[in-house]
Parts: sequence; structure tokens; C-alpha cells
Amino acid sequence: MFQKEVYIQRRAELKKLLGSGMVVLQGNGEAAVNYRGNDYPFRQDSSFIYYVGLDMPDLAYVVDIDNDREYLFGNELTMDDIIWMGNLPSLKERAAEVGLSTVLPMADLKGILKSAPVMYLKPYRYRNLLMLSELLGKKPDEITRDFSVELTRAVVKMRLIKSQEELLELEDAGKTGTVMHFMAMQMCHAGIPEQKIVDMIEGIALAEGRTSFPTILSMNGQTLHNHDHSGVLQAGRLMLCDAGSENRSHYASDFTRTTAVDGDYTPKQIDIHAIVQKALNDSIALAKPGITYKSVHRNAYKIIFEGLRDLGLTKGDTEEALNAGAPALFMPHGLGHALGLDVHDMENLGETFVGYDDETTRDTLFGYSSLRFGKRLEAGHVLTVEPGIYFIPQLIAKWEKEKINTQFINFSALKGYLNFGGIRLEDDIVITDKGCRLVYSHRLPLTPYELKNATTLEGLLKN
Ligand SMILES: [Mn+2]
Repeated sequence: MFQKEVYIQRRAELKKLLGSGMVVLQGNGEAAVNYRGNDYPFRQDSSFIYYVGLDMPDLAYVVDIDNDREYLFGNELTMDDIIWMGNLPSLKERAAEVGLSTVLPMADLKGILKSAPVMYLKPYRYRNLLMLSELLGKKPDEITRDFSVELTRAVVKMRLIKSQEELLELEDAGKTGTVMHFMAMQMCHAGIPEQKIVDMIEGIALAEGRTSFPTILSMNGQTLHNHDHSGVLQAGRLMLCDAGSENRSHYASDFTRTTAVDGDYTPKQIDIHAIVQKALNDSIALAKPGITYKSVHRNAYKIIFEGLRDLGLTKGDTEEALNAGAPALFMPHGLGHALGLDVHDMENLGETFVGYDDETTRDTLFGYSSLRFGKRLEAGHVLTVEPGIYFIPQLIAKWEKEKINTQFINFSALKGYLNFGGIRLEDDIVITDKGCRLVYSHRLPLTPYELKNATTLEGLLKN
């Protein structure tokens, strides 16, 4: 938790942006695993964390801008709570730590919300959806439809620009994420089960908070979000690991490295790795205030298309191929996304509100359409940069059969790559006044040479 002035200032800024009206921000509740009382680890809503800072279930914050009043709703500890959970600070004491003085029981929330039209963010948990439905007397689908665009835009505007204290938290998450990846690289040896590596690196994340998303770790890196960890590492294959940590303040990191088993890259793997590495480094070199991330994504496609052309896998004119979307065969995802309190920052509020605006709209062409963040970069934006090259046999077969972009793809040469898998490399950057920098300055090993050296702690946890 930050100093209370941080939350007071954020709420004042939100009020200023909105000008008038009434806002309710819902905190999250506990979520049962198999019965109530046996719950998933509690995760507070990120916007609630941002404005209210209190990391505990069953709270709601209301601001009545016109009458300049703000309230925290929640129930004080009962004797039962004290017996089972201990004599914790009272809600009133906790509220004071974030600059809130009016605490009311949850039962009073309905009455307050009746006094004016209410702005709220689109709920993503059924509990909060049903609560709002009951509080505002509307059907759940009407609640989902009628979320406040104005409030959403104001929250996105504020949360997208990271302050110095937030950058320190993101750096902290980056440090843990980096340790996770070092562990994965050091375990990347033939005979080690993928699941064992996942368990070890998730343990590192748990020691400092939690993972920021379910770990992706597989020899089948061509499946973009591969959560099947049933393989046993084999010599000659690649291990793609996309993982990150969420620290105790709930800030996230998100890195990807693709390591050859035992550190021994084949010449083919080195060639493809070099192209992805160039796409990563050139994207980082390009990212700065004033240019759109959409153009950085397009430039990454350019590097991938031309790199593969040098290897004989693609052909034809670069600009024509880019306009036709040919590189999407190899990278059917976007270059990156905003990062913050969520690993896909504010995705619950709607990707288009976060990553696009009136000036920069989302493309419809396959590949480009997957870009989560396309708009003009500003100092304080934190983003991932994650180019990749994948050989997805089913997608290659489909394009060949349906004659999609045949003038740009050398399908016969691709036959030798159908068992390749995929390579993705991902770093986290913050846009500065003049350019950008890595969020956590100690960069993970990147080149095949560096990655090989990172795997040489022999026999580590082999059994
Ligand atoms: Mn990512």
C-alpha cells in the first residue's frame, strides 16, 4: 500500500475528470473453490486497489461528486470473525489509512445509490454483477450493457500513466519474474518434465506474491497459450517459457524466453531466434512518445517477413506482403499489451478503451487485429514487447489449401519446419520522455550464447 496521500490525490483527480455524478467502485469478494470457506486466494479488483488501496474482501467505495462526499461500505468485524481470524484492525482504522473517514455498513449502500444516477465499471465477476443488479434494480444483462463509458475512460486515462511509485513496484515484479526465468533456463535439460519446471518457477512467484497469469511453458511453443505441461524435455527441442510474477502490491511482470534444451541450439533454431531477437531489439529502439504502437507492430512484422525471406521461407515485396497480412502466418498475435496492476492491464474494462482511441482504431486484418494496444505512446506507458515466430502446422496447411497469400509464402520450404515449434521473446518497457527503458534494468539472457550459459548449472533438480 502507498501513502494515503496517493489515494486521496487519485480520487481527487478522478472527481475532477468526471466533474459531476455518483460513482460506485466494487471491491471483490471471496470466491469458493468447492465450498464457501474453502476459497481461492483473494484477489482484490485492480481499479479498487488503485483508488482505495484496501486489499480485503466485501468493500465498496462511493463518491458523490456533486455533494463532495465519499463513503466506504463494508461490515465491521463480528465476534465470530475475531474468534476465527483474530483481532484485526477495524474497518474504520483501515479506511483512515487510505484517507477515508466515512465508513458505513454494506446494508446502507442501496439507500445511497438511490439518490442519483450511478456510474460503474463493467463487472467481470458474477457476484459483483448480481450485486449491482440487486442494488440498482436492473437485470444483469442491462447492468453489463449500461456501464459508464465516461468512468471507464477516466480510469483508463489515469491508470495507463504509471507514477514513480508504481514503476518501483513494477520493477520489483520484474525482479521476481527474472529470477523465475533464470530458474527455468537452469532446469532446461533433457529428461526434466515441463511440469516440474512450472512448479519450481511458480514457487518463486508465490514466495513474493503470486504468478501474474498461468505459466506458459512447453516444447510446443507454436501453441501461443500452451498450458499443457505434460511433456518431458527432449534434446534438440526448444522450451518456450512465458511467465511472470505479481508482487504483493499486485503489480505484474511478463517475460518470455525460448531456450534450447541443454542450451544446444541447432543452426535452424539460431537463424529463427536471430530474427525474433532483431524484432525485439528494434521494437524497443523504436518505442518512444508520439509514435503509435501499431506502427511498431508493423515494423516487427517487416523484420520477421524480411528475415524469413532471407531464409527462403517467404518471398515478394515487403510492403505488399505487410498490406496483405502475410507475416501473420508466423506471428498471429499482437506485439504487446499494457502492463500494470493486471498483466493485460485493464482488459476487464475493454481492450479497445485501453489500447485504441479516436485517432488509432483497431485493424480488422488477421494478425494486426490481435494487437491489444495500438495507440500513440506517451511517457509513463508500460508495455510488453513480445515478437515471435511460430510454425503452426494446421494454419500453414489451411493457408496452403485455401491459397492465402501464396505469392508471399514459400510453402514447400516450410515443410522442413513443421516440427520446429515456436520462438517468442518478451521484455517489459516503460516509455520515457525521449524513448523507453526496460522496467527492470537487469535484462534476462537473450542471445543463444547467453541462454546457453544460463543453462549450465548442471544437474539442478534433475530428479
Ligand atoms: Mn505478454
